[in-house]
Amino acid sequence: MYIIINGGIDMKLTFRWYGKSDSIPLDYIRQIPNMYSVVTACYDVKVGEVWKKESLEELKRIAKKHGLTMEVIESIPVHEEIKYAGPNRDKYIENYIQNIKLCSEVGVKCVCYNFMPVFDWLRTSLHHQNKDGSNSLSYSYEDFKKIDPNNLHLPGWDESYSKEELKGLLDIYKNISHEELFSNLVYFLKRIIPVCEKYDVNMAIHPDDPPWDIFNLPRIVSTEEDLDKLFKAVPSTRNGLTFCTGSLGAGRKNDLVKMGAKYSKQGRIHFAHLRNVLYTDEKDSFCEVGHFSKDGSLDMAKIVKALVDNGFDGYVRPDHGRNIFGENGKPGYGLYDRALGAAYINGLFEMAELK
Ligand code: CS2
Ligand code: MN
Repeated sequence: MYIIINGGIDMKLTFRWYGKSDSIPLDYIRQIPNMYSVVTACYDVKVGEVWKKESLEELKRIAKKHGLTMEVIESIPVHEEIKYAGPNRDKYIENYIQNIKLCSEVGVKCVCYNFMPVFDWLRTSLHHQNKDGSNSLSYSYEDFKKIDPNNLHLPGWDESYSKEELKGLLDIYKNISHEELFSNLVYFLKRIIPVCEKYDVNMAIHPDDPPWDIFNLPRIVSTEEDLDKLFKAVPSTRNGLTFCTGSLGAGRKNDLVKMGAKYSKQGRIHFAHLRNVLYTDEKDSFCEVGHFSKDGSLDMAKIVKALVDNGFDGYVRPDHGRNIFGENGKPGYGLYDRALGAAYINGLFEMAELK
């Protein structure tokens, strides 16, 4: 039997685990130094429906058997009708509230979600060949222009649509402005945050990835200005952020050291996704690289220091990794590079937390 302890560092290290269908054994995840909790979700019901308590309990039981807690959910996906204020949005918000309660009942403390219309993260290549023989996800400004949104699906998204559904959705969003999308997010939060307060759950919105509009779809969680506006509209700190450095960091105007410091100080960062990206041209193109600062365009050491110096002690996970050591893992979610990332993150935090 394992005794679950957090290994002497204040931050809590976590690892995304796609449940029973994940090809990475939980024993391997547990062998990563300082590993504390899985980050998972129920994948057995459609987006928008109420989860089954037994499924959550089972996930928790399996994690526990392997010496891991289950304190973070990524994600409870937000139904599109909530985002575009469709006729059934109140029903879907009610379902969402049920899911928050269920999560709380099994000990979940933090729920990650996003509010990107139609598509989640977007890349133009899932197997970009790097010089060292590894491969990773990348985004090319030129290749992006060739993509037809009507034929798009990437692995790892919560939602997949038929061609007709996709067309219908893209049409609906032609009439939704940034302001409307924002007020729909506020409408949603004003209903769920009181529940989070009562049930001791933090909501952590994941930034847009990449942090700009795609295919003319509005995106509203991309910049410091966006976040300030969001926190002002719903002041409870239960309304918080997943500080995803790779997503925010793809936006070259985002100053992550400043933002990390500011939102930690405000107690808004409940979850941090730490990964590095390398800018590869003068436009928006970037490539996902190893976590190490010098491998990319983000200063991971300074970012972690800014978080810690401003009181951050929440959940952290290595985000997307490359495929290395000959692994052919799910794009972004192989074992080895995320494990290396986790070890590096431990080092940065151990040092930054030194008193
Ligand atoms: C992303 C997203 O951070 C990530 O790994 O690939 O899929 C993220 O999980 C969602 O946007 C959170 O809702
Ligand atoms: Mn992320």
